[in-house]
Amino acid sequence: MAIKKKIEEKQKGAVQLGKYEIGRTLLGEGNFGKVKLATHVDSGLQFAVKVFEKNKIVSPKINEQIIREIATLKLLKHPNVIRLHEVLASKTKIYMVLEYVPGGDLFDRIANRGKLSETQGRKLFQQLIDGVNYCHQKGVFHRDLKLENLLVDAKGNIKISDFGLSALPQHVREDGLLHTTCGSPNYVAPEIIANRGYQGSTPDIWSCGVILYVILTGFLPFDDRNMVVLYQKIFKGDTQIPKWISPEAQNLIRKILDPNPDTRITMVGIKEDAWFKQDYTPTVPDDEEEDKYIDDEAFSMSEPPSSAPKCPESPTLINAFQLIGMSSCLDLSGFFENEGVSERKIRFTSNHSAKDLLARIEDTVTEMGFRVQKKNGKLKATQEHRGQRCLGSLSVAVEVFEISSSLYVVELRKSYGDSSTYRQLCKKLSSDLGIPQSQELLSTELENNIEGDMRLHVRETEFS
Ligand code: PIT
Repeated sequence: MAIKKKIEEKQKGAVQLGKYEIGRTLLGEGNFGKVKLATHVDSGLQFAVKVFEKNKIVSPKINEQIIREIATLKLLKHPNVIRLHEVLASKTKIYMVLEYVPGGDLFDRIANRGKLSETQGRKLFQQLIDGVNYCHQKGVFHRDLKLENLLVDAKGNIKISDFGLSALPQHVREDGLLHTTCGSPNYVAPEIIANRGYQGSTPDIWSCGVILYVILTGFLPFDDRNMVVLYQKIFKGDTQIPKWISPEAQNLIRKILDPNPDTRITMVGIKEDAWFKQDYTPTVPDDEEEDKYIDDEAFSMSEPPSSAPKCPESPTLINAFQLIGMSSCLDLSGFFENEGVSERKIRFTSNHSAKDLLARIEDTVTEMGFRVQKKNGKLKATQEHRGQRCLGSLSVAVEVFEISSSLYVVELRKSYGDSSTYRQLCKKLSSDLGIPQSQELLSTELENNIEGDMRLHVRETEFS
């Protein structure tokens, strides 16, 4: 495009993408892409365009994740699920043209206007269940349901968005269960924390229960600045349901927030629930329409830049947490430039006992040439040259927390030293401790970031 034309467009504030005029940003840099408002030039209709920059797709697995999101959205045609209109691609970018939902998301709505009445809340919850149940019937599990991913249209109807972490039936392992850890900490189900494999539907049902709780009360059922404490609360289903909501709604919330996935209420059970059934008109899916053309060429991945280290083995799904864990095989220098507490602290869960974990950690760090000091069940590993702090030296504190008798959280915290050696150590430890490739290393990004509205957890920024 001629430079003059580009300048003119910039001045007018309009960038053209095929038949679309691209406008303001609706969502900043999220899971590897921005979402922009777009107007179809001929029809004047508005759309939301999610833009992925190909040069930011440094791993084939991320490419796979984008393909999965598109394949998933292509399957779904329901009034309560955001619609994928078409997919476009240029040499450098992939564009997902999505339905435009003008009312923002439910997080902002509740943060700005407070909780909803039971009648309003029930209407949204019924739509949420209709949408999620439809996805499950199509074999799609969302796995990151939260207020931020529920858009509200002009008529006040819900549209479920962001299927970037969703799973399809082919992700089920030989044991018939899904194993990938994902989702947002406050909404994550106990069986995901336990990391022993789970039925696709139960974690989504749990997240719907967390959403219902927030809609009706204005605050989260499980919250704590400390992620270990938060996980303990979730694991035990340790929450108070306010007495001022109706006994029928309390009863349904309790049945959904059952920490045991085997006894937790199912979709069928929710649909039969007395509170749920009031004023309920099921939404009818609009599945019949013809498929739009989806440009498969969009995924001809260019080679990653030669400076980007090769990633030998990556987890099935990648999210912001996993990126930290994979830092030694992805070029994440930008993320670590202004290193804060959140980059220095990493956690992961294990089913090994605390004693066993500490013994294995000691073996690994000793083998790597660290000096080990132990005190009060904590371990400090230091690597110095002739007992002096210098370039390349590193000091790491390790602590193991018990969540339950068979679930432990290992926390690694860098006291000082070289970031790349620290990342190497984290990687070696997670592999020596037998942490599955699919498990996230948990960043404390969120817990260091709580300010503003105290009733709701801050929006997850995913490194935007
Ligand atoms: C809208 C309006 C809006 C945000 C969005 C869409 C975002 C949608 C979206 C969809 C995805 C995803 C991330 C964001 O991965 O304010 O119409 O599939």
